[in-house]
Amino acid sequence: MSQAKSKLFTPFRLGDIELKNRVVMAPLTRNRASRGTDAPNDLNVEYYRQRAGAGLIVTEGTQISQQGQGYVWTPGMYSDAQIAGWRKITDAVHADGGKIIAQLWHVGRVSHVSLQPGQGAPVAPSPLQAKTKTYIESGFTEVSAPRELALSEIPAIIGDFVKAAENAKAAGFDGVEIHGAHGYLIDQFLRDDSNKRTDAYGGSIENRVRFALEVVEAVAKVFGKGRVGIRISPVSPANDARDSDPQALFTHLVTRLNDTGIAFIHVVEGATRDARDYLPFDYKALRQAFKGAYIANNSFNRDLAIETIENGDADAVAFGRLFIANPDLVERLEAGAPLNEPDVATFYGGDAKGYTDYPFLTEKAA
Ligand code: 8OZ
Repeated sequence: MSQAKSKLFTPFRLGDIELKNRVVMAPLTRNRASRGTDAPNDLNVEYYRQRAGAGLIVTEGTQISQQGQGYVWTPGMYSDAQIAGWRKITDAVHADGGKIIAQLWHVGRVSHVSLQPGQGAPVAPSPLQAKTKTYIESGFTEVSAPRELALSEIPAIIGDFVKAAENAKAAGFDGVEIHGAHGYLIDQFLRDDSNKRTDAYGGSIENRVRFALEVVEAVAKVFGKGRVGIRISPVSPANDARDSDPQALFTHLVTRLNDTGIAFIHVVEGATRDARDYLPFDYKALRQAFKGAYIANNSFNRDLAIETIENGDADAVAFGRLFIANPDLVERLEAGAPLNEPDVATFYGGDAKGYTDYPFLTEKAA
């Protein structure tokens, strides 16, 4: 019996970006940038090139400034060496027919003094330390106590997002995703547990979404709204992110995002790397409230992805761990072929082992 190709493997226009299929490689922190410069290197080029079969690659979180860095050996988007390194990656992915967008990242309070300019305190909407860990050269450690951002400092951070977007454009990216998830700076502003400000950026939901919207609007001016999206994780407890009413908060956020006309929201459904039904949340309502495209993520397998796209509950599905272990994930999913198992021990830091040495289904001729 012949079977029609699942819609998951059909092209999709994400804003102004043409995707050859609806399988997205999720942003994945791997801590393998060059030591000292945090610039992408040739090993990173090979890793992304291997995964160019994805309809869209979202890069690992890429700090927009040194202040925006929270873990050791994550790549940046603020120096000439970093731009040059990224250029090699976008060229390689494009040469193999892929599309790639950069994830722009500021960690806010999820950082450690050893990673900060002048060994200063990390910055946050409010001076509240997150109950979470980061890792530095010596290993896992508690994040440092943050200091509260002065109102006068906020425009400079938005400026760093703009500069990073300009750099991403110069490096040949097809667009950018703003990291608004997982308890990092933008998420810290969004949530009432981490944002206790009494100025225009805190208090009401209207005020708490202000920083996110200003970043989105500024970045959209650089890339064009059709090449910009934002990642959010409404109920994920990652990095101590908590809010008293996520449904109201994120419904309001996406309604306001409609005014910006950006291309997509990328939604981590449930607890990151964990239960999809961690807390009740109406993702269908969120999808309906947003006029652009909806990329769904978190613990999807082949059947759930196919069903989700067929039902119209998402326009594309992002896979993280499966893309770590399967460079040719799209080919494997389409063929219903077996998948390699990811090796957790080599996720963060290290070399080619557990990075570029996962086997392809069909070994490519050299
Ligand atoms: C795992 C380890 C370090 C950072 C995220 C950027 O959760 C991350 C991250 C994930 O979004």
